[in-house]
Amino acid sequence: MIDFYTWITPNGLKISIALEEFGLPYKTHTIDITRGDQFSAGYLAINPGSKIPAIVDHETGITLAESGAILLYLAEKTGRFLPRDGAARHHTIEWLMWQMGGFGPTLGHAHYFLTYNEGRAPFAEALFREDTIRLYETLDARLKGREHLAGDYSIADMAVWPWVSRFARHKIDLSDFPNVRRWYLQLAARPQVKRGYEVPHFTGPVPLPGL
Ligand SMILES: N[C@@H](CCC(=O)N[C@@H](CS)C(=O)NCC(=O)O)C(=O)O
Repeated sequence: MIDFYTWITPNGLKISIALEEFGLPYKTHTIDITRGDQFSAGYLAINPGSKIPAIVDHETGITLAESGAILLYLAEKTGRFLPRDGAARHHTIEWLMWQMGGFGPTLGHAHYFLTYNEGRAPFAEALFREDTIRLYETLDARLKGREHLAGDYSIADMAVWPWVSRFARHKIDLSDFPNVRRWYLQLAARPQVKRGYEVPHFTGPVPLPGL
């Protein structure tokens, strides 16, 4: 059994979607970061970094934070969604790192400036709007002629998809990025993705872009 500590944000959704995809039994613990649950002594004992997500795997005794590390751990635990060797393994890790190091942090900042604080910092808005578009151009080019980011459906797709699901918050029209749109809709139709999207609680159906 895996104890899973999470909130309704993309970094949490990566792991709920992955747990559903791997079919691993887990118990969800809601860490409401809007009311400061991440700073409670109980949670700090699990993740001193005071961020969600985190897991405790009672089968192995391993406690882990950092969504990228958790995805790699779950893939290696089960032998699924990460090729064992060869180029596809390296490319899966490459795109996982692309999400962790660039796509996620940039979109997080885009949300902060473009949506939650619109009009307060025009320079930052311009910077993150431009960086967001560049990242979408990169993603769209990668998905051109490819069904998934790296070979078969993998933890790289699971890492990137929840961030794209916030397209309205970073003011991206997915019809400008047809390969991303096609890939996004394909994953959105997966029952595991839909179930994972409702953890730790239902916030609305998976957002679907217009035509
Ligand atoms: N690099 C970390 C980032 C985790 C992260 O930023 N979590 C956010 C929610 S998406 C959080 O817990 N924020 C609470 C806070 O900053 O106090 C990961 O990928 O797990």
